[in-house]
Amino acid sequence: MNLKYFLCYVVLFVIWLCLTEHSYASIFLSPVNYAAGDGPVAVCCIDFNNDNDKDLAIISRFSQTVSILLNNGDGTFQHTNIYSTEQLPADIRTADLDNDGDYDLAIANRDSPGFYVSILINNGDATFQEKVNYVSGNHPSSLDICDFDNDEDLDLVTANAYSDDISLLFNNGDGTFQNAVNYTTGDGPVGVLSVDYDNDGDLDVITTNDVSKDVTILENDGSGVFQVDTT
Ligand SMILES: [Ca+2]
Ligand SMILES: [Ca+2]
Ligand SMILES: [Ca+2]
Ligand SMILES: [Ca+2]
Repeated sequence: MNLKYFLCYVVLFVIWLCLTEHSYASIFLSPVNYAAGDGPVAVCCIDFNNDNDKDLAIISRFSQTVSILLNNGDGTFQHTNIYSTEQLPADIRTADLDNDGDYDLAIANRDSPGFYVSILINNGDATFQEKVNYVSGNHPSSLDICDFDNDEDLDLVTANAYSDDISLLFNNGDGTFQNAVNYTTGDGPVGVLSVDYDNDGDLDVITTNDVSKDVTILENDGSGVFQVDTT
């Protein structure tokens, strides 16, 4: 190999190396870990304290806690408060449940003796009031938040793995909820999704059923009353 070809190979190798390192650097930054209780299973990300950056709420099943991590404004986070949940929190969602302009928390506690959904109302500064519990079906494993009865407040739905049903909890308009209304699904519903699958302007519900290996589609009649179609 003469010197000219050798130099060409060297130049090409250096260019490839630079491009590769640049590409990796642009995709992967160094990961940063934050403590989040024992057994963190789910997280939601929204601006809890209205300072225009997104914060985190993390549920942890063994410590039975929800941890709030506030964004410092630069993508780093600081721990603020930790709140207790019921036994084995499994899913968390956030929305403005009491219509006061800040984001509140709804948590499905899978192994709680009373089969609870916990609501934590935001004080507006990412501190939360003591949880209020509502009874759902047996082993609520996931939940979703939508306005199912079109009255301009946000309602809850849980998928209850052991009672083979969903629970609908309608909002009174102030972040408190009525007793659950349950609808049968397939066997072992563990996932729930609210979506207007039939395009008629109201939100329907779909569950994924772990044991019967199928999905259940529940069609909303527009008033929050559902009809079941297991497929
Ligand atoms: Ca924030
Ligand atoms: Ca609120
Ligand atoms: Ca509603
Ligand atoms: Ca619909």
